Amino acid sequence: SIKERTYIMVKPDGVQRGLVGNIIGRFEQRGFKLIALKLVHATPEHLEKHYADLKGKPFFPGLIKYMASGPVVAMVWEGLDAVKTGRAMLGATNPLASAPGTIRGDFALAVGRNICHGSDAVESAEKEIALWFPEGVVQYNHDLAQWIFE
Ligand code: DAT
Ligand code: MG
Repeated sequence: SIKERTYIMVKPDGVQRGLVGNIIGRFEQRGFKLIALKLVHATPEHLEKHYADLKGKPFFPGLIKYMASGPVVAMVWEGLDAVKTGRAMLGATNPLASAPGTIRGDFALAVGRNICHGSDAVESAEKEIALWFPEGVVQYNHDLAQWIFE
Protein backbone atom coordinates (compact mmCIF):
# COMPACT_ATOMS: atom_id res chain seq x y z
CA SER A 1 0.00 0.00 0.00
CA ILE A 2 1.21 3.55 -0.72
CA LYS A 3 -0.09 4.46 2.74
CA GLU A 4 2.09 1.88 4.51
CA ARG A 5 4.04 3.26 7.46
CA THR A 6 7.30 2.22 9.06
CA TYR A 7 9.12 3.28 12.20
CA ILE A 8 12.71 4.30 11.49
CA MET A 9 15.09 5.34 14.28
CA VAL A 10 18.63 6.70 14.10
CA LYS A 11 20.33 5.06 17.09
CA PRO A 12 22.60 6.94 19.53
CA ASP A 13 25.77 6.10 17.54
CA GLY A 14 24.17 7.44 14.36
CA VAL A 15 23.30 10.70 16.12
CA GLN A 16 26.80 11.03 17.65
CA ARG A 17 28.48 10.30 14.32
CA GLY A 18 26.48 12.98 12.51
CA LEU A 19 24.58 10.61 10.24
CA VAL A 20 21.06 11.93 10.91
CA GLY A 21 20.92 14.12 7.80
CA ASN A 22 22.28 11.40 5.54
CA ILE A 23 19.74 8.85 6.77
CA ILE A 24 16.81 11.25 6.51
CA GLY A 25 18.04 12.21 3.03
CA ARG A 26 17.93 8.61 1.84
CA PHE A 27 14.26 8.22 2.79
CA GLU A 28 13.39 11.61 1.27
CA GLN A 29 15.20 10.84 -1.97
CA ARG A 30 13.59 7.41 -2.25
CA GLY A 31 10.21 9.13 -2.26
CA PHE A 32 8.87 8.43 1.20
CA LYS A 33 6.81 10.99 3.13
CA LEU A 34 7.95 12.07 6.59
CA ILE A 35 4.94 12.11 8.93
CA ALA A 36 6.60 12.20 12.39
CA LEU A 37 10.02 13.19 13.71
CA LYS A 38 11.58 13.86 17.11
CA LEU A 39 14.86 13.71 19.01
CA VAL A 40 14.38 11.72 22.22
CA HIS A 41 16.64 10.42 24.96
CA ALA A 42 14.67 7.27 25.81
CA THR A 43 14.58 5.58 29.22
CA PRO A 44 15.65 1.93 29.65
CA GLU A 45 12.00 1.09 30.51
CA HIS A 46 10.78 2.56 27.21
CA LEU A 47 13.49 0.74 25.25
CA GLU A 48 12.65 -2.56 26.96
CA LYS A 49 9.13 -2.17 25.56
CA HIS A 50 10.49 -1.38 22.09
CA TYR A 51 12.73 -4.48 22.17
CA ALA A 52 10.33 -6.69 24.20
CA ASP A 53 10.69 -9.53 21.66
CA LEU A 54 14.42 -9.79 22.43
CA LYS A 55 14.12 -10.00 26.20
CA GLY A 56 16.12 -13.02 27.35
CA LYS A 57 18.76 -12.76 24.59
CA PRO A 58 22.31 -12.59 25.97
CA PHE A 59 22.90 -9.21 24.28
CA PHE A 60 19.67 -7.66 25.63
CA PRO A 61 21.17 -5.75 28.62
CA GLY A 62 23.95 -4.32 26.44
CA LEU A 63 21.44 -3.38 23.75
CA ILE A 64 19.29 -1.44 26.22
CA LYS A 65 22.34 0.31 27.71
CA TYR A 66 23.57 1.34 24.24
CA MET A 67 20.14 2.55 23.14
CA ALA A 68 19.76 4.61 26.35
CA SER A 69 23.28 6.08 26.08
CA GLY A 70 22.17 9.15 24.13
CA PRO A 71 19.32 10.62 22.12
CA VAL A 72 17.81 8.84 19.13
CA VAL A 73 15.94 10.31 16.17
CA ALA A 74 12.48 8.72 16.03
CA MET A 75 10.67 8.93 12.69
CA VAL A 76 7.67 7.63 10.82
CA TRP A 77 7.95 7.34 7.03
CA GLU A 78 4.99 6.57 4.78
CA GLY A 79 4.93 5.22 1.25
CA LEU A 80 4.75 2.21 -1.06
CA ASP A 81 5.85 -0.94 0.75
CA ALA A 82 7.54 1.24 3.40
CA VAL A 83 8.33 -1.59 5.84
CA LYS A 84 10.05 -3.95 3.41
CA THR A 85 11.74 -1.15 1.49
CA GLY A 86 12.95 0.44 4.72
CA ARG A 87 14.51 -2.87 5.77
CA ALA A 88 16.21 -3.16 2.39
CA MET A 89 17.61 0.36 2.75
CA LEU A 90 18.94 -0.53 6.23
CA GLY A 91 20.76 -3.71 5.19
CA ALA A 92 21.27 -6.86 7.24
CA THR A 93 21.26 -6.78 11.07
CA ASN A 94 24.97 -7.62 11.12
CA PRO A 95 26.71 -4.83 9.19
CA LEU A 96 29.40 -7.24 7.98
CA ALA A 97 26.63 -8.92 5.98
CA SER A 98 25.04 -5.64 4.82
CA ALA A 99 25.54 -4.79 1.15
CA PRO A 100 27.40 -1.58 0.30
CA GLY A 101 24.81 1.05 -0.59
CA THR A 102 22.70 0.20 2.44
CA ILE A 103 22.78 2.37 5.59
CA ARG A 104 24.49 -0.29 7.69
CA GLY A 105 26.65 -1.42 4.76
CA ASP A 106 27.90 2.13 4.27
CA PHE A 107 28.40 3.23 7.88
CA ALA A 108 28.74 0.31 10.30
CA LEU A 109 30.87 -2.73 11.16
CA ALA A 110 29.55 -4.05 14.50
CA VAL A 111 26.13 -5.64 15.10
CA GLY A 112 25.94 -3.87 18.47
CA ARG A 113 26.54 -0.45 16.83
CA ASN A 114 24.49 -0.70 13.68
CA ILE A 115 23.33 2.94 13.43
CA CYS A 116 19.66 2.61 12.53
CA HIS A 117 16.46 0.71 13.35
CA GLY A 118 13.63 -0.18 10.99
CA SER A 119 10.39 -2.07 11.68
CA ASP A 120 10.41 -5.68 10.45
CA ALA A 121 6.68 -6.11 9.71
CA VAL A 122 3.55 -3.99 9.30
CA GLU A 123 2.20 -5.15 12.69
CA SER A 124 5.43 -4.32 14.52
CA ALA A 125 5.55 -0.96 12.72
CA GLU A 126 2.10 -0.11 14.06
CA LYS A 127 3.12 -1.13 17.59
CA GLU A 128 6.36 0.85 17.42
CA ILE A 129 4.64 3.96 16.02
CA ALA A 130 2.12 3.84 18.90
CA LEU A 131 4.93 3.40 21.45
CA TRP A 132 7.12 6.26 20.18
CA PHE A 133 4.38 8.61 18.98
CA PRO A 134 1.42 8.26 21.39
CA GLU A 135 0.56 11.85 20.40
CA GLY A 136 0.00 10.65 16.82
CA VAL A 137 1.58 11.56 13.49
CA VAL A 138 1.20 14.68 11.31
CA GLN A 139 -1.27 14.85 8.43
CA TYR A 140 -0.43 16.99 5.41
CA ASN A 141 -0.54 16.90 1.63
CA HIS A 142 2.69 15.90 -0.04
CA ASP A 143 2.69 17.51 -3.48
CA LEU A 144 5.73 19.18 -4.92
CA ALA A 145 4.39 21.50 -7.63
CA GLN A 146 2.70 23.97 -5.32
CA TRP A 147 6.03 24.53 -3.50
CA ILE A 148 7.92 25.25 -6.73
CA PHE A 149 5.34 27.35 -8.62
CA GLU A 150 3.26 30.20 -7.21
P1 DAT B 1 17.19 -5.64 13.48
O1 DAT B 1 17.65 -4.39 14.19
O2 DAT B 1 17.92 -5.82 12.18
O3 DAT B 1 15.70 -5.72 13.34
P2 DAT B 1 16.93 -7.55 15.65
O4 DAT B 1 15.55 -7.01 15.81
O5 DAT B 1 17.10 -9.02 15.54
O6 DAT B 1 17.65 -6.89 14.36
O7 DAT B 1 17.85 -7.06 16.86
C1 DAT B 1 17.72 -5.74 17.34
C2 DAT B 1 19.08 -5.17 17.58
O8 DAT B 1 19.75 -5.94 18.59
C3 DAT B 1 20.01 -5.19 16.38
O9 DAT B 1 19.82 -4.10 15.52
C4 DAT B 1 21.35 -5.17 17.02
C5 DAT B 1 21.13 -5.97 18.30
N1 DAT B 1 21.55 -7.36 18.08
C6 DAT B 1 20.90 -8.31 17.37
N2 DAT B 1 21.57 -9.46 17.37
C7 DAT B 1 22.69 -9.24 18.11
C8 DAT B 1 23.80 -10.04 18.49
N3 DAT B 1 23.90 -11.30 18.11
N4 DAT B 1 24.76 -9.45 19.24
C9 DAT B 1 24.68 -8.16 19.63
N5 DAT B 1 23.64 -7.36 19.31
C10 DAT B 1 22.68 -7.89 18.56
MG1 MG C 1 14.20 -5.87 14.79
